[in-house]
Amino acid sequence: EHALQQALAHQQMTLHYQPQVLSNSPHTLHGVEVLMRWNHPDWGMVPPSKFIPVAEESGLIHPLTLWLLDEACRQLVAWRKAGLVVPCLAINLSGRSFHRPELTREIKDALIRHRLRPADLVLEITESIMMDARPTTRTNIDTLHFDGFRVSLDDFGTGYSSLSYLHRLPIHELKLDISFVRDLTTSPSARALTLSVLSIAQTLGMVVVAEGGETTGQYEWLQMHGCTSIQGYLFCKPLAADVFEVWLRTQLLDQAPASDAQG
Ligand code: G
Ligand code: G
Ligand code: MN
Repeated sequence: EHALQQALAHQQMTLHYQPQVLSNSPHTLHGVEVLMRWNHPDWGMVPPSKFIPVAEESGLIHPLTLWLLDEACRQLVAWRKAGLVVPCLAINLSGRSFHRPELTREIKDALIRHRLRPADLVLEITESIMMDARPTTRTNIDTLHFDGFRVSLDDFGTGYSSLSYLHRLPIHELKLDISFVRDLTTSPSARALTLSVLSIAQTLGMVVVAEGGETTGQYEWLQMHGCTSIQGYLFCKPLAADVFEVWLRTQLLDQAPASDAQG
């Protein structure tokens, strides 16, 4: 906990970016998820599975998230200034942040500092945030929606959420959990559950992003069955900003290649 506090103060935190591509046009971006990394001087890269729980328990997750938001906004503006087309960034929000009455204000302040708009972000929440009955949490979700932010439900299908929340709350997007995607080509029940999720989303007018697509078999199945977008190693791993920028320039249709700006 102390080391994490030091990390925030001494610029040891860094961000990785992973593209989400349209399944019908995999050289076009749907968005980019921002993932936090901790590069400790002695321990090396500390995985998020280790430090996110510590950050949650200690209350450091919110200051870390505000730092991430500022840095990610700065990066988005820099990429756009360089002519790169990045439609939006997906930011992971913690339940702890939703207990703060100031949450919406803090997110909007970050946007204002970088002259960005709510449409430039997608806010990823977990099923437990969606199910949280605290008035502050509910008000935050509603206010964010009212202010034009899109809300995405992360790891969908793994929590204990009640489907009734899906139509009571302003959810824009479902992120189909990696556990379904992993078993798509081998498990009839994974396929059946995925079809149900795609059908619910279509009926409710939501977008689906499949997480953890690693094989062409998974990709083709998801595309054929109407999954909007895919995020996974098949297209790109989470990458540091400079490496990700190279990926953007070489993989995407609408980016001008570095040497030939006619694009
Ligand atoms: O690549 P990956 O190992 O980054 O992420 C592991 C887990 O850590 C994911 O479930 C992801 O939601 C979580 N995580 C990564 N970055 C953040 C972040 O900035 N905020 C929160 N709350 N969780 C994050
Ligand atoms: O917040 P969320 O749980 O959605 O974070 C995405 C997580 O999924 C990160 O830990 C990221 O590194 C991981 N991930 C992204 N694509 C793949 C993939 O194709 N395979 C696997 N195993 N993990 C992935
Ligand atoms: Mn996520």
